[in-house]
Amino acid sequence: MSNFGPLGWVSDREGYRYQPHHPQTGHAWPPIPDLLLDIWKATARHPRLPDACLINFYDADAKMGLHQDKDEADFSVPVVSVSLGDTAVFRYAPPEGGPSRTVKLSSGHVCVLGSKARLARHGIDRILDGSSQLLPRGGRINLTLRVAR
Ligand code: MD6
Ligand code: FE
Repeated sequence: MSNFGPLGWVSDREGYRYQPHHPQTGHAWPPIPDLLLDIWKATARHPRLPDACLINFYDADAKMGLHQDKDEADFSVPVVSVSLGDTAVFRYAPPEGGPSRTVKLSSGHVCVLGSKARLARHGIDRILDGSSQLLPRGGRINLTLRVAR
């Protein structure tokens, strides 16, 4: 787990939060690459630019439980993610609860949670090991772009 941008998502024994520095090194996170900002501009359809990009690595056994992205200040701004490497089974359900569905997120797929889907419940059921040759040692990287503040 790492970050790009003025704010990074950090989780440690003190809890979780957005903060401008790496919790161990104290260094600022690197800037969000222009390529990712271009993807945001092409898909988010929102005038603001992201101030946070979470980088998550998944090995073949990793999962992510159902959650809502609720730690940002303004839910009228979408959250955009880019998937790279092995395909993930992404589960999503309406914000108010109800039946869930799955969709496969493959390498290069962009997922936008905005408007009525902004607070959708979502998570990763599983990673399809070996489904991509992009990362030399396998696994999946998800880059999630947000306006945190
Ligand atoms: C993942 N994604 O794809 C987990 N959140 O690994 C998320 O939690 C997520 O893909 C908000 C918007 C898009 C996402
Ligand atoms: Fe999320």
